[in-house]
Amino acid sequence: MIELIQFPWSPFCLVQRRILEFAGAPFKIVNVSSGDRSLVWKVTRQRYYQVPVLKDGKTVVFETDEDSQVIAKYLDNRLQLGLFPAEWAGVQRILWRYIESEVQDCTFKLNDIYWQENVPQSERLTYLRHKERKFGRGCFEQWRAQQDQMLEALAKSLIPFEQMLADKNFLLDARPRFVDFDLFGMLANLLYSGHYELPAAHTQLKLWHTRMAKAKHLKINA
Ligand SMILES: N[C@@H](CCC(=O)N[C@@H](CS)C(=O)NCC(=O)O)C(=O)O
Repeated sequence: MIELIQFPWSPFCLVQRRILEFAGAPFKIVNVSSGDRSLVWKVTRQRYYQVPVLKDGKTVVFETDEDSQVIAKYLDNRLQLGLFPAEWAGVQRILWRYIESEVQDCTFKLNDIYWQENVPQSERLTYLRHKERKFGRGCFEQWRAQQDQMLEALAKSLIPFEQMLADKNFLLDARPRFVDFDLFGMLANLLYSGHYELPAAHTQLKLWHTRMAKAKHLKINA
C-alpha cells in the first residue's frame, strides 16, 4: 500500500494527501514529528530530510528540487489521474511556482502564527530553533504583528485564481489538474489552525474550494 510520510499541517504534504484522496486508492499516512526526520532519512537512504516522502512498496519518491513535483507526477502516472496533460505543461509550471512562492509565503506564516497549537510541547524547542534559524530571531512575533497585512497580501495573491474561475469549475478547465491540488494544499495549510477563512471577496474561489474538497477521480471506463 502507498504510504505518505508527512506531518499534518505541512502545505506540501496536504497537496499529496488531497491527490491520494481524490484518486481513491488505498493509502496510509505515516506522521513524523516536524523536528525528527530520522524515518525520512532512513527510507530515503540518507538522501532527503524534508517531507512529504512517498513509499510505494520498494519505491521511495521525494522531490529533487524546489519545483520538481516528482511525487505528484509519480502518483499521476501510477494512478492515471490526468493531472499533467501536455497541453497545460508550460502554464502549470509557471503557476505552481507562483502558488508555492507568492501564495505559500503568506499562508505558511499565517498558519505558523499559531504554531504552539500544532506543535506538541516536547517538540517546540526544535521547531522554534529551526524557524528562527531560517527566518530570523523573533519571526513568529513579527508575523503576528504583520497578520493583517499578510491577510491582505494573501487576498491580493489570490485574485488571478478568482479571475480564472469566473467561467469554469477548476483553474484550467472542467476538471482538476495539478495546480488545483497545489493551491488547495497551500490553502489547507492556512485553514489548518481553524483561525482563518478564505478571503470573503473571492466568491468563485470559495465555490472552487468546496468542489476541490470533495472532488473524486472517476475512471473513464469504470
Ligand atoms: N519543494 C518541496 C518542499 C518540501 C518542504 O519544504 N517541506 C517542509 C515541510 S512543509 C520541510 O520538510 N521542511 C523541513 C526542513 O526543511 O528541514 C516539496 O514540494 O515537497
